Amino acid sequence: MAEAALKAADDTQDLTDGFHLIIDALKLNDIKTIYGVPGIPITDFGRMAQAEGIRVLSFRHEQNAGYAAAIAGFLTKKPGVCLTVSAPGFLNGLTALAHATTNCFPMILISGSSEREIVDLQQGDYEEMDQLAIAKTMCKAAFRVLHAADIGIGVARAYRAAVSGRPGGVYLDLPAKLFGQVMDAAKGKKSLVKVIDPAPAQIPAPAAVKRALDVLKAAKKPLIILGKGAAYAQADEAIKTLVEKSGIPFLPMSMAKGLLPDTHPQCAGAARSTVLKDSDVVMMIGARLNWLLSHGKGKTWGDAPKKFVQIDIEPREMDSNVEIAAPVVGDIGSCVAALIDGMGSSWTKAPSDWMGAVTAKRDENVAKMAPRLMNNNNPMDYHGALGVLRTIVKERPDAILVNEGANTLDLTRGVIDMYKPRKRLDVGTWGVMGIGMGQAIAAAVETGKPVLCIEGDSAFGFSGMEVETICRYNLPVCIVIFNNDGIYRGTDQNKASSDPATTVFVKGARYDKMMEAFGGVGVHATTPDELKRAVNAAMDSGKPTLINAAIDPAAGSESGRIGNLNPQSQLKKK
Ligand code: ADP
Ligand code: TPW
Ligand code: MG
Repeated sequence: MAEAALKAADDTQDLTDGFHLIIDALKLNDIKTIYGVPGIPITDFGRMAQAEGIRVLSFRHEQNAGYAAAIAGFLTKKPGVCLTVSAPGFLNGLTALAHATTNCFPMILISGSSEREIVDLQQGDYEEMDQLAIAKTMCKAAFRVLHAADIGIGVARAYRAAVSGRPGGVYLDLPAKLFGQVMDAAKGKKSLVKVIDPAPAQIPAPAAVKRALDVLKAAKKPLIILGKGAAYAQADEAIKTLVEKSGIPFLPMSMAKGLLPDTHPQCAGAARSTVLKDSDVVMMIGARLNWLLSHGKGKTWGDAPKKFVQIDIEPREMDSNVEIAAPVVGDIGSCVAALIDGMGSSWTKAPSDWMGAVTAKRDENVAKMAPRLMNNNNPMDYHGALGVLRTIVKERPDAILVNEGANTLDLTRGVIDMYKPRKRLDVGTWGVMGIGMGQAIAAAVETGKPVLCIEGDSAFGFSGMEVETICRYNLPVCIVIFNNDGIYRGTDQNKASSDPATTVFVKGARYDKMMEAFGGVGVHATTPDELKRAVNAAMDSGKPTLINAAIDPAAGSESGRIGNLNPQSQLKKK
């Protein structure tokens, strides 16, 4: 049919097709990068997009391309785009789409799909699958485009759905036939849509702002919790002003670290349990009262009665776990600006004895930790290794830190201070292993800054093949693997058979050799000193580097800091 249309076309009539319309629609909306894996039916699309000036990064597995797109969305406030083939490629990308949705990151998963007529009659097409139906349950919105003339609208809907309101993942289904569909070029051009004001400001109601200020004013021990929604909002200056003007201690959630420096005098990061327990009013800014905050109740929060103020763009987030005394619904930039405005020039800062108590606790905890970070133990432990990495991050505050693992995650988060917004990327709301290499690649591509990954050996394994991608694009990524021979610890024993225990890996594995296989730099480090030298060299040279940091297999604890979430069998052990 496409050929017939081409033949029938008058020589003077300019034509376009699905391939070009999709590319033009993405470019019109300022999409500069696509993360994906090629194959039928999107191989030529990738080539053409590259030829038309879009940066198309080919990965070794769609899940990693998807994690790259998801974090690109977080870093840029624009949807990150992941491109996959049908059925298996689509499913590989779907985990990342669900992850993006759960974390409120804007992302569009574009997958090619098989012929509708055959799929719907279940006649066994090449990679047959009803992708749209499956995707719907795992993302914010899902669309399919059947006609070339609808591509402009389809892309616009996907874009707007991803970034407006609470951001999230969107699925866009593009059947193979669509790519070749031909139409008049002028009509095609007219059909494209540039999304105007994709994430409109959402101004909070004045009454809600006043209610929040009244609650804050009455507080004796107030606390501000900053979440990754606050980092995403890019309202950095306004948030700093609010925090400093209020004099309230703040606690950053993992990916909000650095929004204000962890060394800020009001930072309560190192006094976490104290501020959660003792505070009387808690203002959440772009953070949810989910499992990461013990649902706002129980032991973590102590007996002191609490009142919550919550700033969030999603009205349904309010009262999701506990009563919110003062919900402020709107975008964080507008809400924080309204609060600052409402505080006026005569606002009284939070009681200084409260800030003083928080500071004392913080200083005590920091002092307790200090000697552990300077240890030179052999074999190296987490603290010894993190002690040197902490200094390196301090000296290079523009570098982006990617972090995953269990002990490797919890200890890095606690030890390494962050100094600038959106510099710490990690496992997010699900605590998912495997985000590392995708995040590292997208961080390097989107920001042009050097990237330091601190990876558990298990965590790294989920996306390790992408070291080839890092070498192929010659990205300034330095991967440090905390290699303790396993998941949590490398010391587990299976007494029932000659099989190894379920949580251990090959002892003394040399992950550095993987990097060398693709032309990158590999280093085996056994002391904090060796580690320091290797990381500094990598950060200076910008060369893809993997450092295998040998960590004492006995150093970690089961499930890191969340061992309490493991269910326990009530049956007596035999
Ligand atoms: P954390 O894990 O850091 O605690 P969460 O992912 O749980 O953070 O929470 C982020 C919250 O931020 C979500 O409830 C989301 O709706 C909200 N959010 C995201 N972007 C904005 C924005 N621009 N304005 C207001 N709220 C936002
Ligand atoms: C997609 C479960 C949580 S943490 C972890 C696993 C497998 C690995 C911990 O070992 P690692 O770190 O990385 O070596 P360390 O320092 O403690 O030894 N599958 C997915 N996500 C999760 N969270 C898991 C499994 C898990
Ligand atoms: Mg490990």
